[in-house]
Amino acid sequence: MLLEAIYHRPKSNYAYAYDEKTIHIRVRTKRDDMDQVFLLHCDKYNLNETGFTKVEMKKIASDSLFDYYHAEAQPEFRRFAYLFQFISGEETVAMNEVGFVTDKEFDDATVLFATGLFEYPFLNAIDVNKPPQWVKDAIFYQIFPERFGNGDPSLNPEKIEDWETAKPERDNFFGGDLQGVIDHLDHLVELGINCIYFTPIFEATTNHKYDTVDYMKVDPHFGDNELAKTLVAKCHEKGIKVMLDAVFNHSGYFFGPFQDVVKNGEASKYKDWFYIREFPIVAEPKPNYDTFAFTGQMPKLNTEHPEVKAYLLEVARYWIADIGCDGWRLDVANEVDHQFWREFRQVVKGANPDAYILGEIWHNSLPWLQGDQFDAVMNYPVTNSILEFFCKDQIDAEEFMGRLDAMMLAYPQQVNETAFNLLDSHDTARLLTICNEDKKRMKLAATFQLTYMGAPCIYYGDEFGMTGGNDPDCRKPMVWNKEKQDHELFDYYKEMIKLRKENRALRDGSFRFIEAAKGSKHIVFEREADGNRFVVVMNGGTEAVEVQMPGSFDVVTGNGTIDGEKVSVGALEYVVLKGK
Ligand code: ARE
Repeated sequence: MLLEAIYHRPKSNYAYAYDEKTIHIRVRTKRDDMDQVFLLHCDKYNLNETGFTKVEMKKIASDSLFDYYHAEAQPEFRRFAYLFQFISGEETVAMNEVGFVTDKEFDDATVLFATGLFEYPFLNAIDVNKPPQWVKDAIFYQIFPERFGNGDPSLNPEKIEDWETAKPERDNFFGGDLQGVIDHLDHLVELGINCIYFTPIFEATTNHKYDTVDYMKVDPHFGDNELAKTLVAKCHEKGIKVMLDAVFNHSGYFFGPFQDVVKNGEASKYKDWFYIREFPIVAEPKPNYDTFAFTGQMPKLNTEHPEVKAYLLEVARYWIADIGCDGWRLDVANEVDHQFWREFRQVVKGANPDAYILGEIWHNSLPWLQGDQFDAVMNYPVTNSILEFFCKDQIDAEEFMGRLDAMMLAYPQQVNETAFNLLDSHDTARLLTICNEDKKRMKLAATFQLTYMGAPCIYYGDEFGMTGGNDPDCRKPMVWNKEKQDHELFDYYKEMIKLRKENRALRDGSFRFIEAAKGSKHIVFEREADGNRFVVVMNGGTEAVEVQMPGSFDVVTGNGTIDGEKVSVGALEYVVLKGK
């Protein structure tokens, strides 16, 4: 038994409240080291009377180095003290908060460990991270409004490019607007979408609108606030929710308060709204104030300042309470102070307890996901693993499993269930382009996304086979010309989305890898809920594979041949199977 590999930390992703009654406990051990792992728990104030309840922990995940075990409990008094017991062959070891005790005569744990137990001190309902439940059923669709549809040419910017033939550049415009989205809502309904994520729609000077001029106003090239309200109402009528982009880390250079500082320098009453290093303000060649990255057009906001905070929190409230939006995606979320996000959460959940708060963070984000800040984050670590395995053929099945399982263990389970799983976005190359335009690889990635836990997000136009390299090439105008749309791909997305929506197991069921071997390019995983069991076999390799099924199954979709309890899947094919 390798004691050095064993890890547990109280009040973390290893010990957290899943809901108002249930505590989840996880522990890590060296891979393939243990025969059994037990959680022993007891009420911390009543140890001598009741003794320990002993629960066998289930191995729920593995990576190349470690196994991860899980157990859950609903203690009557919403608290407990606990320790672990590990069994490997003849060896039995226990671990409490103080350390390890090796003792074959382990029965008298009470005496041995009464003083050094781990504790879950108390499950206070208000502290539980409770992401909105609708996100478990959500199929998101990301729209870059300048490029989705031009529904009102009277709002066009002065110079616009030809929708079908011009190339997107950093600074050119095509005339997309909110009416263009309203006009095409039936397309989203047909696809099965039930939530739109809009990149910024507020007044700004660029085509991407991340340089806000006025947070309380829809960009005049997109429409006005009334139209935004109509759009939200029309979406709601069709069962579609709406999430907006909150760019609160920085404003635009032409934001009123920043312009006041540009004009009045040190005398400006807004000078502390930003981080000005010296006066007068200079944007070129290098800004003498803090910015997003090194972008002079995006001065960093001082979100610790009470007036800035009050202003932005009113913005957060207004678009939820008065316009009816259902959530916020938070731009550059990890560069804004935690205290701001805590207050932001209070305001947003106060306006709509069901609003979804999604942080844009590309890395492990546990500090924001403990119940006081975000519901979830854009799941880029999962994105990257999916792309590297299915699209770029850079990692093997074991590594893919290890990375996904490690991410699953990195967060409380309710966060995984409502994660935002994207494969591409306005900040990356498009999925089909990442796949070298190999549609089979694209479908593998999308099939995994659409059968994995967490809410999938489709970047506009991927469903019609749009291509594009990195920003700005990934921001081409939506292909509405029927002759240029890939209808076969659209039908694929439609079918997979329908399958996910019709089967809770594929959205919100348990998840487990059955096969993901070192050096191999295929995976097999299982999802289960309400007695419905699905197994998905995905072959990212260039040769056919034959897989032994854990029972008797029928093909639901994809290409696979069943022979008894064996299923064969061709190169770059997948098959979704349902237990008989
Ligand atoms: C423009 C050009 C770029 C150029 C950049 C240079 O288009 O080609 O490189 O200027 O300054 C918005 C626009 C962009 C624009 C940018 C600056 O959409 O087109 O870029 O403003 O004017 C990090 C941040 C993350 C951020 C990405 C882009 O952590 O928050 O970088 N994403 C958001 C939005 C963007 C938006 C902004 C922020 C600014 O989604 O669209 O850009 O409001 C690693 C790192 C991540 C890093 C990621 C991507 O994985 O770990 O931290 O994200 O790569 O670079």
